[in-house]
Amino acid sequence: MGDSVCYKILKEHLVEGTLTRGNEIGIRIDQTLTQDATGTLAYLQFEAMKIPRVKTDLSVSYVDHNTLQVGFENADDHKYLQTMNANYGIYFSKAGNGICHQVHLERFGKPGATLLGSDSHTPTGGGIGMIAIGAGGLEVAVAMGGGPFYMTCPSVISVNLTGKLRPWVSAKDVILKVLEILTTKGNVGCVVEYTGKGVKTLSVPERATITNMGAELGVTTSVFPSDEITKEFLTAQDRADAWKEILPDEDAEYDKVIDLDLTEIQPMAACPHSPDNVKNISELKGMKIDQVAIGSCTNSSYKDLMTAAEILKDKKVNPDISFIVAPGSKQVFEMIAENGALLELIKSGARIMESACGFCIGAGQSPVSDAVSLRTNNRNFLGRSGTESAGIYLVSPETAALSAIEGKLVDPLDYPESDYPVIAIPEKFSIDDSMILEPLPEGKNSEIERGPNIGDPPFTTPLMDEITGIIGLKVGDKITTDHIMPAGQRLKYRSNIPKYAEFVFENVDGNFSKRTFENKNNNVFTAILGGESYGQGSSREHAAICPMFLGVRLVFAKSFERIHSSNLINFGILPLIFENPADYDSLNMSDEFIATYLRKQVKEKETIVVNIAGKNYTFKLFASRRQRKILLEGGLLNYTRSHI
Ligand code: MIC
Ligand code: SF4
Repeated sequence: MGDSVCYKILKEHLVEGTLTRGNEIGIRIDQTLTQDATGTLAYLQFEAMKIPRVKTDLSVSYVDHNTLQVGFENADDHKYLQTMNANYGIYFSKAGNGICHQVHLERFGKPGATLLGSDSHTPTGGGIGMIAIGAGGLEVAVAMGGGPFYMTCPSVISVNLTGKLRPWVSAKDVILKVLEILTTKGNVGCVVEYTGKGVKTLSVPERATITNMGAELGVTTSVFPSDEITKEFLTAQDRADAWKEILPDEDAEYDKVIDLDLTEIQPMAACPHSPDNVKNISELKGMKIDQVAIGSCTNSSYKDLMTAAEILKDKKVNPDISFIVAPGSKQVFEMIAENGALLELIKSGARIMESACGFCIGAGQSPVSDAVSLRTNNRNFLGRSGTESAGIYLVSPETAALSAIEGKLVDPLDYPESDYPVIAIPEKFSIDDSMILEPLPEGKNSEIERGPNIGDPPFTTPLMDEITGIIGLKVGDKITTDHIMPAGQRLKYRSNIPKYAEFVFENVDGNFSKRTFENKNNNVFTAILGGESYGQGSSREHAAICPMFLGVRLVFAKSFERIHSSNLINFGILPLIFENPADYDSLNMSDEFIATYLRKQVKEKETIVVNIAGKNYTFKLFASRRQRKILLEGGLLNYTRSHI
């Protein structure tokens, strides 16, 4: 049997283990990326490893999440990143240069290379044939130090594309369809690979929309082949030398094949409050809307914004709507400014935002109470927009722009095909990397600036042999890291763990943080009780670090998502899966637990027994052999230090 694109790249990067599905493997990482909201901790932890300079081919640090700089905190973070990066061989993309995934695709991504990013949407790079994976900041720090990245050798799901998208139907609708089929649960340990004749009908930005939002499936990553279309894109970015062809073998082996006829895809929307709660627009049309936002790393490319601008040309946005547009990068921004499309958007009534994450992460533009907001981003978790009572619908730029004019959700298929603006990929993108600062040459150093917002890297201790405590919270299925560690207004505390920890589970149980921390000070530790797919969504390791700081030591759940479970282990928290899922029902908040001989159990036993409310319960520890050692040492930082 031949190889898929995924296995071709993995084979070239394998440094530990064998490529047997389900095994843990270690791969060499060529490139890393971080963003400001996860970057400060990643770099503080990198400094703590005492490695003088990154060992990757390329490491880039982006400032895109929190660019508002309300108060000194963000600005301090950015200054620390800039000065730290200069000293350690890391490129620094300044605030305003754009969203990490969009800029990385444009300026640095390389077919066939591996990319590890401290952001769950790093798989955007799969759009040009990279194996691009999201992970916690500490794992990215280890990769920057030259350490392998460990992952489950994946099962590969082939999405076999045939046909061609009809006018008004777009890449966003394709990934929404895939989410409808595969859902956000149960795909841990898989990679989605796009194959078939339909692939060549999709441009790189369209492919990148699909791999970007593939993150919502909970898969390790998604990947497209690198073909002539990829070459054209890279050539237009003046990077033709980065191209190489990577196609699957004719007889490539896939674990599952999903056939998708692009011609059949309908305009779709992900309804509140999950990206897989997908409906056809035809079922929803007519719904009154309050806000429309176009942008984010999913849909803010030149093509996306040009499409919106063409639709809005000589039209006005409905007076009841707040209409927001955020270009994905300085490149996109410059190009739409140069060709007049920006003027069309402004004239239509758009509020133009900086090239940054902004509304997507609730950093501004929170909708009005009870709003219906149409957005082109990738996540619509409850409260993420900053407005608890709002319902967020995730749609394509086409649906968003047309609906903004009408003030209600419309079906693009009701418009004449001949009106559809066909936007070609430019032969040459506008290139100006002046907002990307090069690091200092090797051997040269300058001062690293640490303002008062820059704390110390988090400190953990080796696993205790006996832990007593209580179940501090019982939650349901699909708890996201946005539930655990809210972003939005709280983002500015990302570099200050004691402060940020005050907001753990803020929107689920406002008293959780205070009571958990008080308990810890009385030696009463905390376990969280969760349902299916605990820890969906973002890669933010704060969703592990801050609970750890408060005294959380165990999480009991029916299942875990990949990035979050690794983050838990990396900060010394045990992810424990019920052997008998029905046990979840018999346990409650405030039940007392005692875990004994824990070190011996973690070292030697397949399953872990914990006594809860006077009865023994059995769990599977969701950790590899290597991760068990990490747990015993109290986390990845301790483990890495002792293994350097
Ligand atoms: C997100 O989309 O949730 C984020 C913000 O980009 C996160 C990272 C973070 O929380 O800092 C992600 O996707 O990993
Ligand atoms: Fe930024 Fe939103 Fe993309 Fe996350 S999903 S990287 S917050 S634009």
